[in-house]
Amino acid sequence: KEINVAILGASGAVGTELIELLESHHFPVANLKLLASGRSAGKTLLFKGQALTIEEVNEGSFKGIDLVLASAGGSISKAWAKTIVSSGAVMVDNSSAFRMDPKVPLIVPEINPQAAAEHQGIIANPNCTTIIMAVAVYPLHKVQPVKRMVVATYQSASGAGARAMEEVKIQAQAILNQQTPTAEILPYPLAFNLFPHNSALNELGYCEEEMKMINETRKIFGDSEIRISATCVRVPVLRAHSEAVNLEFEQPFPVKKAQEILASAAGVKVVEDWQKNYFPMPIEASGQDDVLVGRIRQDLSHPNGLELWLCGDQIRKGAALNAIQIAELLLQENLLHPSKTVAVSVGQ
Ligand code: 2RA
Repeated sequence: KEINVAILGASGAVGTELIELLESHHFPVANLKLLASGRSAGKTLLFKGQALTIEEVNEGSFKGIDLVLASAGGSISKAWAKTIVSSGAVMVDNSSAFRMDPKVPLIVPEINPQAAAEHQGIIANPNCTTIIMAVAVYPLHKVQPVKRMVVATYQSASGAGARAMEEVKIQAQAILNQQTPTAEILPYPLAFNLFPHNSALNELGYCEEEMKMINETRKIFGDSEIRISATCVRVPVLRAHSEAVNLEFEQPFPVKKAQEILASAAGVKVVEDWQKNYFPMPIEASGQDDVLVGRIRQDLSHPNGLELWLCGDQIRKGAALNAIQIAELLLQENLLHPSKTVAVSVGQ
């Protein structure tokens, strides 16, 4: 049965990837509506060879729509959630607006697909750094629960949007031309530089990006006890995030066992050639569905510790692909309707 789909935030880096994935996954789309707020309305994008015009989102935009894929930022998702759900559509939201709402499942299909059945009209897509890390860590966690994890991220410019990807190239050009790079979209010059993620800091000195990794991982794993610390950094890479992950278990976790588990884990590809010192790189993760994992090795500082190095495409598995996989899950489980009549209380 084909369904009517709307993409809210169609012109962004994730929005355009959603369109490409709907096509390449042969998602059963009867009609596709492209929506955006303000400045993007009027642009046209191709879907199945047909030019579709982006419309300005309004009260009537969601009439007759079955599925809304939202990736226009938290304030837009919050502003339109009630209209979307009361129009009878299900919203897969890529923003952080509802991720920690107890009424909203936070889904990585390889990890907690069953949680999708509880939705009341909204399903949240986790933050890219969380998805990329969780896909690689969960297969190990299932075999032996992770007691503590410490993550350092090396995040691509794409996480700050398509315009940030353009800006870092312009900054690099300036430097190569012996000029001073400017930063309008990015908070600071990123070319030949890096800086701690510039999301808001809390009173403990952690930024929102780091707190997302801590809180979202616990919700996805269904484990409020797991101890997590994170340091998130923006690096001069275009569209794939990299992460150094240290895991501590109750007992030693043999490296060979970890390698075998990850070699057969869904959504993961082990990339390790120890003789050539060849391991995951963001330029090779870009455009791929799988999270690349390598440098799987014993933590020399702790008998029950394990070290991983991973790279994943921030726009794809980090956002658009995971959202499409959630949509495919909803279709196959016949969940494209709220699990109970929604008093539209979600997200208040
Ligand atoms: C970032 N994860 O990379 C955030 C938003 N996509 O900045």
